[in-house]
Amino acid sequence: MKLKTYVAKDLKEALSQVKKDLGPEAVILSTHSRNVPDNGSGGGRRQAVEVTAAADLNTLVDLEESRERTAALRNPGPSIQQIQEDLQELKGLLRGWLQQNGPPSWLLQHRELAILYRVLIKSRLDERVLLGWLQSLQKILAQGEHAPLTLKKAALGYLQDAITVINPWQTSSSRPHLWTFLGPTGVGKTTTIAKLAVRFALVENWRVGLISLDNQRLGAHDQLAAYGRIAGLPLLVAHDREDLVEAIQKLMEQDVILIDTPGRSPYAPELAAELQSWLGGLPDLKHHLVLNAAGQESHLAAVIHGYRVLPPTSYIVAKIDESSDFSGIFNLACQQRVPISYLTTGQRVPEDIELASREKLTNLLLRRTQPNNSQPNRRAFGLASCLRKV
Ligand SMILES: Nc1nc2c(ncn2[C@@H]2O[C@H](COP(=O)(O)OP(=O)(O)OP(=O)(O)O)[C@@H](O)[C@H]2O)c(=O)[nH]1
Ligand SMILES: [Mg+2]
Repeated sequence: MKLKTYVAKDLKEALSQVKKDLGPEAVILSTHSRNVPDNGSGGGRRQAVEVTAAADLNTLVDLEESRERTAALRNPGPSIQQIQEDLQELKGLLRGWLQQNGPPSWLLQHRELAILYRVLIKSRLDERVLLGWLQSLQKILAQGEHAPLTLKKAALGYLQDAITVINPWQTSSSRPHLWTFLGPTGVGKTTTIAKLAVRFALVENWRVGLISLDNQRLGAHDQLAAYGRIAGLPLLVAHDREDLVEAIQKLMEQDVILIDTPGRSPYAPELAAELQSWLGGLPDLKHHLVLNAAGQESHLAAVIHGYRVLPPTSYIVAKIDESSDFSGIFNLACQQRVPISYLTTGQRVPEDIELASREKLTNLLLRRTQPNNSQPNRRAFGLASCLRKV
């Protein structure tokens, strides 16, 4: 219990001081009228009220904590970056705990699933997907006995369903197909266009037109022009939006028009305005955002965020040959619900590109090699080898 005395000009003011200081639960023990020196009037005296009040110590502690919280809120709070770092640390702790403590006991009864679990937990798969996967398995297992193969199929099926794929050729029947290729510098946009253009023209026999918006660097469109010449394809260079509209008009007889764009940093403040001014609101354009398979999840998220003014029809995942950790792409494609169309697998034109499939994407996720691994080939976690052990 804590006792305190307050002097104020009247009872109302005294009670308000008590409430502010000791909280609404405070008990008034006594009130007195007092004659006190009037400091403001040069030696005179004035009437005042003296109130003695008591409060429970626990209440006072609560009150103090609540004041501290309010003060903390008034001061600038932790930065977004700090919150993200804390969240990452928590995720790391949770993942570490799961890794140390192994699969839940009900999963251990099914050896093949326990192996899959160990691969998934190391794959940095998004927690929500992992949790959903475990729940779906629990449901399957609760239904009764299953042959190992059926279980394996169901287990992989959940992962495959978490991600979507698309064949962009089938996204619309109107001609010409108008595809733009967007993404950061050097991610593989121009090479991907060259691969697709040569394949469409020489293998599928489609009429292909090329437009390069890549007018920023000297000779930027030379690379594409060279492939265009080899395959006998028209290439037009557009310096601004007006040029682009004109170029599209000129190529209207084609089956597909592939539009190359200059690489831009996702962190550039002017990016959204620039994309909008080049391509925003142009009808029938299907945007394909090219993402580097080897990119960190946080960087890939920044790219997706930076390019969000032009909602993508698909992600093209480039350079999968240079990546051993596919979790960033997998997690983001699941979260964003944007389908993956193509995977690029090397520098060769036109060989190194393929349509994405759910099986391939799940395989890429599960093949992740161990970090700090001095003998990557021996210890590589191929899905096939993992399942062979079952
Ligand atoms: N390993 C590997 N390299 C690739 C792949 N695709 C493209 N590259 C290489 O990546 C480099 C950059 O490719 P570009 O196609 O010029 O990239 P870009 O996105 O057009 O680059 P900017 O126009 O500068 O933004 C080149 O050396 C390509 O050969 C791939 O799938 N795997
Ligand atoms: Mg380029």
